Amino acid sequence: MISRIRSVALLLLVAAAAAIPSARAQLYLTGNIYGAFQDPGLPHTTVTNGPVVSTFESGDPYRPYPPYNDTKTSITFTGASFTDLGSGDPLVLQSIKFKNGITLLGTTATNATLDLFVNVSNLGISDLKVTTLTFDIDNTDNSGVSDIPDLFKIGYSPLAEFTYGDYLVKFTIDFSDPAWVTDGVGIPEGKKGLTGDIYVTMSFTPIPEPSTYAIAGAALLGGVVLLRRFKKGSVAAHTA
Ligand SMILES: [Ca+2]
Ligand SMILES: [Ca+2]
Repeated sequence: MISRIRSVALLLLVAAAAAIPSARAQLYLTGNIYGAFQDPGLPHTTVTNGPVVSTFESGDPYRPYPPYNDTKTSITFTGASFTDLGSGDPLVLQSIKFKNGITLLGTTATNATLDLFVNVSNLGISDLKVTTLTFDIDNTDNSGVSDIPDLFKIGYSPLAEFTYGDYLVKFTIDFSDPAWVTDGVGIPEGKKGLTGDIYVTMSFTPIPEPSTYAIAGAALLGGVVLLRRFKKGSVAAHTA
């Protein structure tokens, strides 16, 4: 009888220990990330959003004499897919590409906004907004001087988080050249500029499920109570 109680007690303690690690099974993410520019509804401004490549173009090209300039200011974002991404593994996005168009003063947007979305196909998550990227463009006046570079600067809104099963999934974003988000980068008139790599990272934090810990707690308590009874019983057996 005593050994049976001891067995049940130990079984309950093992159950308590086993209940906790089961909440921390591995999680890997597969899917894709894409961007969609918001259309500001401005003249001389065109937004083209594709499943992978999205482009924002703005400005009326300055065309004083042949060969005519036809450059517009543009921003091109290219999405990416990912497979079996683990917690903390960076998803590397290609550069965001900029073009500083030589445009008539006052015809070019001073900012652009791009919503960044993720599909996590293996979790059944679609079109989850990760953050909103903002692009500030200063369009400095070139009058009297042929080239005064325009300054392009990137900002982003607080990044999303979501819960999936036992996990809290949080996003972070980093730039290989942080100048794009700190001071901005000047691009000469008529030239292109690249941000360098952009890293989007998803980190998974296990969440203790109340039910899991209730089971663990109940089993632990049961085990301790039975062990105490067993000890009392064994002492009584010696003094009888
Ligand atoms: Ca310009
Ligand atoms: Ca300029």
